[in-house]
Amino acid sequence: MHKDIVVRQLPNFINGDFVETGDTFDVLYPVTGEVTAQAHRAGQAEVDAAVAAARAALTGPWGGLAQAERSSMMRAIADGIVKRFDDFLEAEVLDTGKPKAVASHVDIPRGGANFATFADIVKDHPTEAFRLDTPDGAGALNYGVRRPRGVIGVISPWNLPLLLMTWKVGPALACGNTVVVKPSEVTPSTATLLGEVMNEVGVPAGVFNVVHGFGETGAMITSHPDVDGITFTGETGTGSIILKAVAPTLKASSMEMGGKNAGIVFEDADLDLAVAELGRSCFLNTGQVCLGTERVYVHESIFDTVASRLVDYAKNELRYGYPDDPSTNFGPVVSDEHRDKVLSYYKLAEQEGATVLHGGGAPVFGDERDGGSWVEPTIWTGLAHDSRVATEEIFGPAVALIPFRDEDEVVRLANDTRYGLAATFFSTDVSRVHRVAPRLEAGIVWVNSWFLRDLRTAFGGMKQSGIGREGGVHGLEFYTEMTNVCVKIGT
Ligand code: NAD
Ligand code: 6OD
Repeated sequence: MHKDIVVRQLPNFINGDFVETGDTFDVLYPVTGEVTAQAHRAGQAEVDAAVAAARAALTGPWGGLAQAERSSMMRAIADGIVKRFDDFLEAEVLDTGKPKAVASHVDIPRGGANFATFADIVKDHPTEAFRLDTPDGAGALNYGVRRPRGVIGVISPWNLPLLLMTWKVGPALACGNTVVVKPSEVTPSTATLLGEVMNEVGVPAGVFNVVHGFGETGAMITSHPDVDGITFTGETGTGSIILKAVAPTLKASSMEMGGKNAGIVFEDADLDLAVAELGRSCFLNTGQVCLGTERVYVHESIFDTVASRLVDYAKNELRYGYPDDPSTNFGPVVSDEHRDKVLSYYKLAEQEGATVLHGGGAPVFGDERDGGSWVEPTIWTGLAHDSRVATEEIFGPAVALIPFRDEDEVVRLANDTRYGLAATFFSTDVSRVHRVAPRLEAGIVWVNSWFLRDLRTAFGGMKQSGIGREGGVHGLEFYTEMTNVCVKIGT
Protein backbone atom coordinates (compact mmCIF):
# COMPACT_ATOMS: atom_id res chain seq x y z
CA MET A 1 0.00 0.00 0.00
CA HIS A 2 1.34 3.42 -0.86
CA LYS A 3 -0.04 5.00 2.34
CA ASP A 4 -0.16 3.78 5.91
CA ILE A 5 -3.78 4.46 6.67
CA VAL A 6 -4.89 4.70 10.28
CA VAL A 7 -8.69 4.64 10.40
CA ARG A 8 -9.84 7.93 11.95
CA GLN A 9 -13.01 8.61 13.95
CA LEU A 10 -15.04 11.57 12.69
CA PRO A 11 -17.38 12.80 15.42
CA ASN A 12 -20.05 15.45 15.05
CA PHE A 13 -19.14 18.94 16.29
CA ILE A 14 -21.91 20.35 18.46
CA ASN A 15 -21.69 23.38 20.75
CA GLY A 16 -17.90 23.27 20.66
CA ASP A 17 -17.69 19.58 21.62
CA PHE A 18 -16.87 16.53 19.54
CA VAL A 19 -19.81 14.15 19.82
CA GLU A 20 -19.61 10.47 18.93
CA THR A 21 -22.81 8.51 18.45
CA GLY A 22 -21.39 5.03 17.95
CA ASP A 23 -23.59 4.68 14.87
CA THR A 24 -20.85 4.94 12.26
CA PHE A 25 -20.50 4.71 8.52
CA ASP A 26 -17.30 4.11 6.58
CA VAL A 27 -15.45 6.73 4.57
CA LEU A 28 -13.43 5.26 1.71
CA TYR A 29 -10.25 6.30 -0.09
CA PRO A 30 -11.26 6.44 -3.77
CA VAL A 31 -7.70 5.72 -4.92
CA THR A 32 -7.81 2.16 -3.55
CA GLY A 33 -11.22 1.66 -1.92
CA GLU A 34 -9.74 1.31 1.60
CA VAL A 35 -11.62 2.50 4.69
CA THR A 36 -9.92 5.61 6.04
CA ALA A 37 -12.43 6.88 8.58
CA GLN A 38 -15.65 6.18 10.39
CA ALA A 39 -18.08 9.07 10.61
CA HIS A 40 -20.55 9.20 13.49
CA ARG A 41 -24.07 9.50 12.11
CA ALA A 42 -26.21 12.21 13.72
CA GLY A 43 -29.82 11.39 14.50
CA GLN A 44 -32.66 13.69 15.52
CA ALA A 45 -31.18 14.19 19.03
CA GLU A 46 -27.86 15.44 17.65
CA VAL A 47 -29.52 17.65 15.03
CA ASP A 48 -31.79 19.14 17.71
CA ALA A 49 -28.77 19.76 19.95
CA ALA A 50 -26.83 21.39 17.11
CA VAL A 51 -29.75 23.64 16.17
CA ALA A 52 -30.35 24.59 19.83
CA ALA A 53 -26.66 25.43 20.27
CA ALA A 54 -26.69 27.51 17.10
CA ARG A 55 -29.80 29.39 18.25
CA ALA A 56 -28.35 30.09 21.69
CA ALA A 57 -25.11 31.37 20.14
CA LEU A 58 -27.02 33.92 18.07
CA THR A 59 -27.67 36.02 21.14
CA GLY A 60 -24.61 34.98 23.15
CA PRO A 61 -21.05 36.20 22.74
CA TRP A 62 -21.28 35.87 18.95
CA GLY A 63 -24.39 38.01 18.59
CA GLY A 64 -22.84 40.65 20.83
CA LEU A 65 -19.75 41.16 18.67
CA ALA A 66 -19.33 44.36 16.70
CA GLN A 67 -18.90 43.75 12.98
CA ALA A 68 -15.20 44.71 13.11
CA GLU A 69 -14.61 42.16 15.88
CA ARG A 70 -16.52 39.50 13.99
CA SER A 71 -14.50 40.23 10.87
CA SER A 72 -11.27 39.86 12.88
CA MET A 73 -12.52 36.49 14.07
CA MET A 74 -13.17 35.52 10.45
CA ARG A 75 -9.60 36.37 9.54
CA ALA A 76 -8.43 34.29 12.49
CA ILE A 77 -10.37 31.31 11.08
CA ALA A 78 -8.72 31.87 7.69
CA ASP A 79 -5.30 31.95 9.37
CA GLY A 80 -6.24 28.84 11.36
CA ILE A 81 -6.92 26.96 8.13
CA VAL A 82 -3.63 28.13 6.64
CA LYS A 83 -1.79 27.05 9.80
CA ARG A 84 -3.22 23.55 9.40
CA PHE A 85 -2.92 23.52 5.62
CA ASP A 86 -1.25 20.09 5.53
CA ASP A 87 -3.91 18.51 7.75
CA PHE A 88 -6.70 19.85 5.54
CA LEU A 89 -4.84 18.74 2.44
CA GLU A 90 -4.36 15.21 3.75
CA ALA A 91 -7.98 14.94 4.91
CA GLU A 92 -9.33 16.17 1.56
CA VAL A 93 -7.08 13.82 -0.37
CA LEU A 94 -8.12 10.82 1.73
CA ASP A 95 -11.83 11.57 1.23
CA THR A 96 -11.73 12.43 -2.48
CA GLY A 97 -8.57 10.81 -3.88
CA LYS A 98 -7.83 14.06 -5.68
CA PRO A 99 -4.19 14.87 -6.46
CA LYS A 100 -2.41 17.05 -3.91
CA ALA A 101 -1.33 19.24 -6.84
CA VAL A 102 -5.02 20.04 -7.39
CA ALA A 103 -6.21 20.29 -3.78
CA SER A 104 -3.28 22.44 -2.70
CA HIS A 105 -4.02 24.98 -5.44
CA VAL A 106 -7.80 24.90 -5.59
CA ASP A 107 -9.53 23.48 -2.51
CA ILE A 108 -7.52 24.38 0.57
CA PRO A 109 -6.50 27.97 -0.31
CA ARG A 110 -10.15 28.79 -1.08
CA GLY A 111 -11.11 27.39 2.33
CA GLY A 112 -9.19 30.24 3.95
CA ALA A 113 -10.10 32.85 1.32
CA ASN A 114 -13.81 32.24 1.83
CA PHE A 115 -13.51 33.53 5.41
CA ALA A 116 -11.06 36.38 4.79
CA THR A 117 -12.90 37.75 1.75
CA PHE A 118 -16.37 37.85 3.29
CA ALA A 119 -14.97 39.40 6.49
CA ASP A 120 -14.02 42.43 4.39
CA ILE A 121 -17.07 42.46 2.13
CA VAL A 122 -19.51 42.54 5.03
CA LYS A 123 -17.51 44.98 7.14
CA ASP A 124 -17.21 47.52 4.33
CA HIS A 125 -20.70 47.25 2.87
CA PRO A 126 -22.68 50.51 3.14
CA THR A 127 -26.35 50.57 4.05
CA GLU A 128 -28.87 52.06 1.62
CA ALA A 129 -30.55 55.39 2.42
CA PHE A 130 -33.25 57.35 0.57
CA ARG A 131 -34.68 60.77 1.29
CA LEU A 132 -38.39 60.87 0.44
CA ASP A 133 -39.95 64.26 -0.31
CA THR A 134 -43.53 64.37 0.99
CA PRO A 135 -46.24 66.76 -0.29
CA ASP A 136 -46.17 68.77 2.95
CA GLY A 137 -42.51 69.50 2.29
CA ALA A 138 -41.34 67.67 5.42
CA GLY A 139 -40.00 64.49 3.92
CA ALA A 140 -38.73 61.31 5.46
CA LEU A 141 -35.44 59.53 5.71
CA ASN A 142 -35.43 55.82 4.92
CA TYR A 143 -32.48 53.65 5.76
CA GLY A 144 -31.87 49.91 5.73
CA VAL A 145 -30.74 47.96 8.75
CA ARG A 146 -29.49 44.46 8.18
CA ARG A 147 -29.59 41.74 10.81
CA PRO A 148 -28.43 38.12 10.58
CA ARG A 149 -31.05 35.76 9.20
CA GLY A 150 -30.47 33.42 12.15
CA VAL A 151 -29.59 29.71 12.17
CA ILE A 152 -28.46 28.65 8.70
CA GLY A 153 -28.43 25.01 7.59
CA VAL A 154 -25.53 24.40 5.20
CA ILE A 155 -25.84 21.28 3.05
CA SER A 156 -22.79 20.63 0.92
CA PRO A 157 -21.57 18.16 -1.73
CA TRP A 158 -18.48 15.98 -2.17
CA ASN A 159 -16.70 17.40 -5.19
CA LEU A 160 -14.91 20.37 -3.57
CA PRO A 161 -15.77 19.63 0.05
CA LEU A 162 -13.92 22.31 2.00
CA LEU A 163 -14.20 24.92 -0.77
CA LEU A 164 -17.96 24.59 -1.16
CA MET A 165 -18.76 24.23 2.54
CA THR A 166 -16.75 27.35 3.47
CA TRP A 167 -18.18 29.23 0.47
CA LYS A 168 -21.41 29.14 2.52
CA VAL A 169 -20.06 29.16 6.10
CA GLY A 170 -17.81 32.19 5.39
CA PRO A 171 -20.54 34.65 4.42
CA ALA A 172 -23.01 33.13 6.90
CA LEU A 173 -20.72 33.77 9.87
CA ALA A 174 -19.48 37.11 8.51
CA CYS A 175 -23.09 38.33 8.59
CA GLY A 176 -23.49 37.20 12.22
CA ASN A 177 -25.46 34.00 11.63
CA THR A 178 -24.69 30.65 13.20
CA VAL A 179 -24.59 27.42 11.21
CA VAL A 180 -25.40 23.73 11.29
CA VAL A 181 -23.40 22.07 8.52
CA LYS A 182 -24.18 18.70 6.95
CA PRO A 183 -21.23 17.82 4.74
CA SER A 184 -21.54 15.07 2.17
CA GLU A 185 -21.47 11.60 3.71
CA VAL A 186 -18.77 10.76 1.15
CA THR A 187 -16.37 13.52 2.27
CA PRO A 188 -16.97 14.41 5.94
CA SER A 189 -13.36 14.92 7.14
CA THR A 190 -12.61 18.59 6.49
CA ALA A 191 -15.84 19.73 8.19
CA THR A 192 -14.77 17.97 11.39
CA LEU A 193 -11.30 19.46 11.07
CA LEU A 194 -12.82 22.91 10.70
CA GLY A 195 -14.48 22.33 14.09
CA GLU A 196 -11.01 21.91 15.58
CA VAL A 197 -9.91 25.20 14.00
CA MET A 198 -12.98 26.99 15.37
CA ASN A 199 -12.01 25.91 18.88
CA GLU A 200 -8.34 26.73 18.30
CA VAL A 201 -9.07 30.32 17.28
CA GLY A 202 -11.72 30.92 19.95
CA VAL A 203 -14.97 31.00 17.98
CA PRO A 204 -17.71 30.79 20.63
CA ALA A 205 -19.36 27.40 21.12
CA GLY A 206 -22.49 26.87 19.05
CA VAL A 207 -21.55 29.24 16.22
CA PHE A 208 -20.31 26.43 13.96
CA ASN A 209 -21.81 22.95 14.26
CA VAL A 210 -21.34 19.87 12.11
CA VAL A 211 -23.64 16.86 11.90
CA HIS A 212 -22.69 13.84 9.84
CA GLY A 213 -24.98 11.56 7.89
CA PHE A 214 -26.78 10.87 4.65
CA GLY A 215 -29.85 12.56 3.17
CA GLU A 216 -31.99 11.68 6.22
CA THR A 217 -29.76 13.81 8.45
CA GLY A 218 -29.94 16.62 5.91
CA ALA A 219 -33.72 16.32 5.91
CA MET A 220 -33.77 16.76 9.70
CA ILE A 221 -32.14 20.16 9.14
CA THR A 222 -34.28 21.28 6.21
CA SER A 223 -37.50 20.47 8.08
CA HIS A 224 -36.34 21.78 11.47
CA PRO A 225 -38.65 24.54 12.78
CA ASP A 226 -35.76 26.38 14.46
CA VAL A 227 -33.63 26.67 11.32
CA ASP A 228 -34.15 29.99 9.54
CA GLY A 229 -32.50 29.40 6.19
CA ILE A 230 -31.06 26.63 4.04
CA THR A 231 -28.14 27.06 1.70
CA PHE A 232 -27.61 24.03 -0.49
CA THR A 233 -25.13 22.87 -3.10
CA GLY A 234 -25.76 19.61 -4.87
CA GLU A 235 -27.81 17.85 -7.50
CA THR A 236 -30.87 19.46 -8.99
CA GLY A 237 -33.01 16.47 -7.97
CA THR A 238 -31.92 16.81 -4.34
CA GLY A 239 -32.55 20.55 -4.49
CA SER A 240 -36.10 19.91 -5.62
CA ILE A 241 -36.68 17.56 -2.64
CA ILE A 242 -35.22 20.18 -0.29
CA LEU A 243 -37.49 22.91 -1.64
CA LYS A 244 -40.49 20.73 -0.83
CA ALA A 245 -39.08 20.01 2.64
CA VAL A 246 -38.64 23.70 3.50
CA ALA A 247 -42.13 24.65 2.31
CA PRO A 248 -44.05 23.85 5.54
CA THR A 249 -41.76 26.09 7.59
CA LEU A 250 -41.29 28.63 4.76
CA LYS A 251 -37.51 28.86 5.11
CA ALA A 252 -35.47 31.10 2.87
CA SER A 253 -33.38 28.94 0.55
CA SER A 254 -30.32 29.55 -1.57
CA MET A 255 -29.87 26.79 -4.11
CA GLU A 256 -26.75 25.98 -6.18
CA MET A 257 -27.35 22.92 -8.31
CA GLY A 258 -26.34 20.95 -11.37
CA GLY A 259 -25.31 21.97 -14.85
CA LYS A 260 -24.63 20.80 -18.39
CA ASN A 261 -22.33 23.61 -19.33
CA ALA A 262 -21.53 24.48 -22.91
CA GLY A 263 -18.16 25.42 -24.35
CA ILE A 264 -17.94 27.16 -27.72
CA VAL A 265 -14.91 27.47 -29.98
CA PHE A 266 -15.45 30.07 -32.69
CA GLU A 267 -13.46 29.95 -35.91
CA ASP A 268 -11.46 33.02 -34.83
CA ALA A 269 -10.38 31.52 -31.48
CA ASP A 270 -6.79 31.32 -30.29
CA LEU A 271 -6.62 27.53 -30.47
CA ASP A 272 -3.65 27.09 -28.12
CA LEU A 273 -5.58 28.97 -25.45
CA ALA A 274 -8.90 27.31 -26.25
CA VAL A 275 -7.54 23.77 -26.03
CA ALA A 276 -5.62 24.44 -22.81
CA GLU A 277 -8.62 26.05 -21.07
CA LEU A 278 -11.14 23.56 -22.41
CA GLY A 279 -8.84 20.75 -21.33
CA ARG A 280 -8.96 22.11 -17.79
CA SER A 281 -12.68 22.71 -17.90
CA CYS A 282 -13.46 19.17 -19.04
CA PHE A 283 -10.98 17.27 -16.89
CA LEU A 284 -9.97 19.24 -13.76
CA ASN A 285 -10.94 17.37 -10.60
CA THR A 286 -11.70 14.40 -12.89
CA GLY A 287 -14.59 16.34 -14.37
CA GLN A 288 -16.31 16.72 -11.00
CA VAL A 289 -16.74 20.50 -11.08
CA CYS A 290 -20.25 21.85 -11.46
CA LEU A 291 -18.86 24.61 -13.70
CA GLY A 292 -17.04 22.16 -15.95
CA THR A 293 -17.79 21.68 -19.63
CA GLU A 294 -19.48 18.51 -20.87
CA ARG A 295 -20.52 19.66 -24.36
CA VAL A 296 -18.32 21.70 -26.65
CA TYR A 297 -19.62 23.26 -29.87
CA VAL A 298 -16.81 23.76 -32.38
CA HIS A 299 -17.12 25.73 -35.61
CA GLU A 300 -17.27 23.23 -38.46
CA SER A 301 -14.24 24.79 -40.21
CA ILE A 302 -11.92 23.88 -37.29
CA PHE A 303 -13.79 20.88 -35.87
CA ASP A 304 -11.25 18.17 -36.78
CA THR A 305 -8.31 20.30 -35.63
CA VAL A 306 -9.86 21.05 -32.25
CA ALA A 307 -10.93 17.43 -31.77
CA SER A 308 -7.46 16.11 -32.45
CA ARG A 309 -5.80 18.77 -30.29
CA LEU A 310 -8.12 18.00 -27.36
CA VAL A 311 -7.25 14.32 -27.71
CA ASP A 312 -3.56 15.27 -27.62
CA TYR A 313 -4.29 17.27 -24.46
CA ALA A 314 -5.92 14.28 -22.80
CA LYS A 315 -3.08 11.97 -23.86
CA ASN A 316 -0.19 14.25 -22.98
CA GLU A 317 -1.32 16.55 -20.20
CA LEU A 318 -3.39 14.27 -17.93
CA ARG A 319 -1.33 12.13 -15.60
CA TYR A 320 -3.04 9.41 -13.58
CA GLY A 321 -1.31 8.59 -10.36
CA TYR A 322 -1.14 8.62 -6.63
CA PRO A 323 -2.23 11.90 -5.05
CA ASP A 324 1.09 12.46 -3.25
CA ASP A 325 3.06 12.41 -6.50
CA PRO A 326 3.46 16.08 -7.47
CA SER A 327 3.22 15.22 -11.18
CA THR A 328 -0.24 13.60 -10.78
CA ASN A 329 -3.08 15.80 -11.99
CA PHE A 330 -5.80 13.24 -12.69
CA GLY A 331 -7.30 11.20 -9.85
CA PRO A 332 -10.19 8.80 -9.41
CA VAL A 333 -13.81 9.87 -9.18
CA VAL A 334 -15.16 10.08 -5.67
CA SER A 335 -16.79 6.67 -5.19
CA ASP A 336 -17.67 3.37 -6.83
CA GLU A 337 -21.27 4.55 -7.03
CA HIS A 338 -20.23 7.63 -8.98
CA ARG A 339 -17.81 5.60 -11.15
CA ASP A 340 -20.69 3.31 -12.09
CA LYS A 341 -22.84 6.30 -13.00
CA VAL A 342 -20.10 7.78 -15.19
CA LEU A 343 -19.38 4.43 -16.84
CA SER A 344 -23.10 3.96 -17.56
CA TYR A 345 -22.91 7.16 -19.63
CA TYR A 346 -19.81 5.84 -21.42
CA LYS A 347 -21.87 2.81 -22.43
CA LEU A 348 -24.88 4.92 -23.34
CA ALA A 349 -22.72 7.15 -25.55
CA GLU A 350 -21.81 4.17 -27.70
CA GLN A 351 -25.48 3.14 -27.87
CA GLU A 352 -26.33 6.69 -28.95
CA GLY A 353 -23.86 6.48 -31.83
CA ALA A 354 -20.80 8.22 -30.43
CA THR A 355 -17.36 7.83 -31.92
CA VAL A 356 -14.96 7.45 -29.01
CA LEU A 357 -11.90 9.56 -29.81
CA HIS A 358 -10.29 8.93 -26.45
CA GLY A 359 -10.94 6.84 -23.33
CA GLY A 360 -14.39 5.40 -22.91
CA GLY A 361 -13.71 2.95 -20.11
CA ALA A 362 -11.90 2.38 -16.83
CA PRO A 363 -8.12 2.04 -16.54
CA VAL A 364 -6.56 -1.18 -15.28
CA PHE A 365 -3.43 -0.66 -13.18
CA GLY A 366 -2.58 -4.19 -12.06
CA ASP A 367 -2.04 -2.87 -8.54
CA GLU A 368 -3.99 -1.73 -5.46
CA ARG A 369 -5.64 1.07 -7.47
CA ASP A 370 -7.82 -1.51 -9.19
CA GLY A 371 -9.82 -1.48 -5.94
CA GLY A 372 -10.44 2.25 -6.40
CA SER A 373 -12.94 4.30 -8.40
CA TRP A 374 -11.20 5.17 -11.64
CA VAL A 375 -12.49 6.14 -15.07
CA GLU A 376 -10.72 7.29 -18.21
CA PRO A 377 -10.95 10.85 -19.53
CA THR A 378 -13.23 10.53 -22.53
CA ILE A 379 -13.87 12.50 -25.71
CA TRP A 380 -16.72 11.78 -28.11
CA THR A 381 -17.85 13.02 -31.48
CA GLY A 382 -20.93 11.94 -33.39
CA LEU A 383 -23.45 12.52 -30.59
CA ALA A 384 -26.62 14.40 -31.44
CA HIS A 385 -27.12 17.68 -29.62
CA ASP A 386 -30.31 16.24 -28.07
CA SER A 387 -28.87 12.83 -27.14
CA ARG A 388 -29.08 11.91 -23.45
CA VAL A 389 -25.30 12.00 -23.11
CA ALA A 390 -25.19 15.55 -24.47
CA THR A 391 -28.11 16.78 -22.34
CA GLU A 392 -27.83 15.04 -18.93
CA GLU A 393 -25.26 15.97 -16.30
CA ILE A 394 -22.60 13.23 -16.08
CA PHE A 395 -20.29 15.00 -13.62
CA GLY A 396 -17.29 13.09 -14.91
CA PRO A 397 -14.27 13.64 -17.18
CA ALA A 398 -16.16 13.33 -20.43
CA VAL A 399 -17.05 15.69 -23.24
CA ALA A 400 -19.12 15.56 -26.42
CA LEU A 401 -17.79 17.61 -29.35
CA ILE A 402 -20.52 18.90 -31.68
CA PRO A 403 -20.02 21.02 -34.83
CA PHE A 404 -21.90 24.26 -35.53
CA ARG A 405 -22.22 26.59 -38.55
CA ASP A 406 -22.90 30.10 -37.26
CA GLU A 407 -23.29 32.33 -34.23
CA ASP A 408 -27.08 32.26 -34.01
CA GLU A 409 -27.15 28.49 -34.28
CA VAL A 410 -24.56 27.97 -31.54
CA VAL A 411 -26.24 30.40 -29.14
CA ARG A 412 -29.48 28.50 -29.65
CA LEU A 413 -27.76 25.13 -29.07
CA ALA A 414 -25.89 26.32 -25.98
CA ASN A 415 -29.12 27.65 -24.44
CA ASP A 416 -31.18 24.62 -25.35
CA THR A 417 -30.90 23.01 -21.90
CA ARG A 418 -32.83 22.92 -18.65
CA TYR A 419 -29.67 24.08 -16.88
CA GLY A 420 -28.01 27.51 -16.76
CA LEU A 421 -24.94 27.45 -14.57
CA ALA A 422 -21.88 28.32 -16.68
CA ALA A 423 -20.63 28.70 -20.23
CA THR A 424 -17.18 29.29 -21.63
CA PHE A 425 -16.33 30.46 -25.11
CA PHE A 426 -13.31 31.31 -27.18
CA SER A 427 -13.06 34.10 -29.72
CA THR A 428 -10.59 36.85 -30.58
CA ASP A 429 -13.29 39.04 -32.12
CA VAL A 430 -14.09 41.71 -29.52
CA SER A 431 -17.45 42.57 -31.04
CA ARG A 432 -18.47 38.94 -31.08
CA VAL A 433 -17.37 38.52 -27.45
CA HIS A 434 -19.68 41.29 -26.29
CA ARG A 435 -22.47 40.20 -28.62
CA VAL A 436 -22.49 36.54 -27.57
CA ALA A 437 -21.75 36.74 -23.83
CA PRO A 438 -25.04 38.38 -22.79
CA ARG A 439 -27.06 36.04 -25.01
CA LEU A 440 -25.87 32.92 -23.16
CA GLU A 441 -28.30 31.83 -20.44
CA ALA A 442 -25.84 31.08 -17.66
CA GLY A 443 -24.98 32.52 -14.26
CA ILE A 444 -21.36 32.92 -15.32
CA VAL A 445 -19.93 33.22 -18.83
CA TRP A 446 -16.18 32.88 -19.17
CA VAL A 447 -14.51 34.31 -22.25
CA ASN A 448 -11.11 32.92 -23.30
CA SER A 449 -10.81 31.43 -19.81
CA TRP A 450 -12.42 29.08 -17.33
CA PHE A 451 -12.86 28.96 -13.53
CA LEU A 452 -11.35 32.36 -12.87
CA ARG A 453 -13.11 33.37 -9.68
CA ASP A 454 -13.44 36.78 -8.09
CA LEU A 455 -15.34 36.25 -4.85
CA ARG A 456 -16.75 39.78 -4.97
CA THR A 457 -18.95 38.84 -7.94
CA ALA A 458 -22.40 37.26 -8.10
CA PHE A 459 -22.43 33.47 -8.36
CA GLY A 460 -25.35 31.17 -9.06
CA GLY A 461 -27.34 29.44 -11.71
CA MET A 462 -30.32 30.14 -13.96
CA LYS A 463 -33.15 27.73 -14.75
CA GLN A 464 -32.72 24.39 -12.94
CA SER A 465 -29.13 25.19 -11.96
CA GLY A 466 -30.08 27.40 -9.07
CA ILE A 467 -32.19 29.90 -7.24
CA GLY A 468 -30.57 33.06 -5.94
CA ARG A 469 -27.07 34.49 -6.09
CA GLU A 470 -24.29 34.33 -3.55
CA GLY A 471 -20.86 35.96 -3.71
CA GLY A 472 -19.87 39.53 -2.94
CA VAL A 473 -22.69 41.60 -1.52
CA HIS A 474 -25.25 39.51 -3.41
CA GLY A 475 -25.22 36.88 -0.65
CA LEU A 476 -26.44 39.50 1.81
CA GLU A 477 -29.94 39.07 0.41
CA PHE A 478 -29.93 35.53 1.76
CA TYR A 479 -27.63 35.77 4.79
CA THR A 480 -29.32 38.84 6.26
CA GLU A 481 -32.81 40.22 6.76
CA MET A 482 -33.32 43.88 5.96
CA THR A 483 -35.51 46.24 7.96
CA ASN A 484 -36.34 49.58 6.36
CA VAL A 485 -36.48 52.34 8.97
CA CYS A 486 -38.60 55.29 7.81
CA VAL A 487 -38.24 58.46 9.91
CA LYS A 488 -40.52 61.38 9.17
CA ILE A 489 -38.62 64.64 9.20
CA GLY A 490 -40.70 67.34 10.86
CA THR A 491 -41.21 70.81 9.45
P1 NAD B 1 -26.23 15.51 -3.75
O1 NAD B 1 -27.38 16.35 -4.13
O2 NAD B 1 -26.33 14.05 -3.90
O3 NAD B 1 -25.82 15.75 -2.23
C1 NAD B 1 -25.54 17.05 -1.75
C2 NAD B 1 -25.81 17.07 -0.26
O4 NAD B 1 -27.21 16.93 -0.04
C3 NAD B 1 -25.14 15.95 0.51
O5 NAD B 1 -24.66 16.45 1.73
C4 NAD B 1 -26.29 14.99 0.75
O6 NAD B 1 -26.14 14.14 1.85
C5 NAD B 1 -27.43 15.95 0.97
N1 NAD B 1 -28.76 15.40 0.80
C6 NAD B 1 -29.14 14.37 0.02
N2 NAD B 1 -30.48 14.18 0.12
C7 NAD B 1 -30.95 15.11 0.97
C8 NAD B 1 -32.24 15.45 1.48
N3 NAD B 1 -33.34 14.77 1.11
N4 NAD B 1 -32.36 16.47 2.34
C9 NAD B 1 -31.26 17.19 2.71
N5 NAD B 1 -30.02 16.92 2.27
C10 NAD B 1 -29.86 15.89 1.40
O7 NAD B 1 -25.01 16.10 -4.60
P2 NAD B 1 -23.54 15.49 -4.70
O8 NAD B 1 -23.64 14.22 -5.47
O9 NAD B 1 -22.92 15.50 -3.36
O10 NAD B 1 -22.80 16.60 -5.59
C11 NAD B 1 -22.76 16.59 -6.98
C12 NAD B 1 -23.83 17.50 -7.53
O11 NAD B 1 -23.67 18.81 -6.98
C13 NAD B 1 -23.77 17.71 -9.03
O12 NAD B 1 -25.08 17.70 -9.54
C14 NAD B 1 -23.18 19.09 -9.19
O13 NAD B 1 -23.51 19.76 -10.38
C15 NAD B 1 -23.74 19.79 -8.01
N6 NAD B 1 -22.91 20.93 -7.65
C16 NAD B 1 -23.39 22.19 -7.92
C17 NAD B 1 -22.61 23.30 -7.61
C18 NAD B 1 -23.07 24.71 -7.87
O14 NAD B 1 -22.41 25.63 -7.41
N7 NAD B 1 -24.14 24.92 -8.59
C19 NAD B 1 -21.36 23.11 -7.03
C20 NAD B 1 -20.91 21.81 -6.79
C21 NAD B 1 -21.70 20.72 -7.09
O1 6OD C 1 -15.99 29.05 -6.93
C1 6OD C 1 -17.04 29.01 -6.29
O2 6OD C 1 -17.35 29.88 -5.48
C2 6OD C 1 -17.96 27.90 -6.48
N1 6OD C 1 -19.12 27.96 -5.80
C3 6OD C 1 -17.60 26.89 -7.28
C4 6OD C 1 -18.41 25.80 -7.56
C5 6OD C 1 -17.88 24.72 -8.17
C6 6OD C 1 -18.64 23.56 -8.43
O3 6OD C 1 -18.22 22.45 -8.42
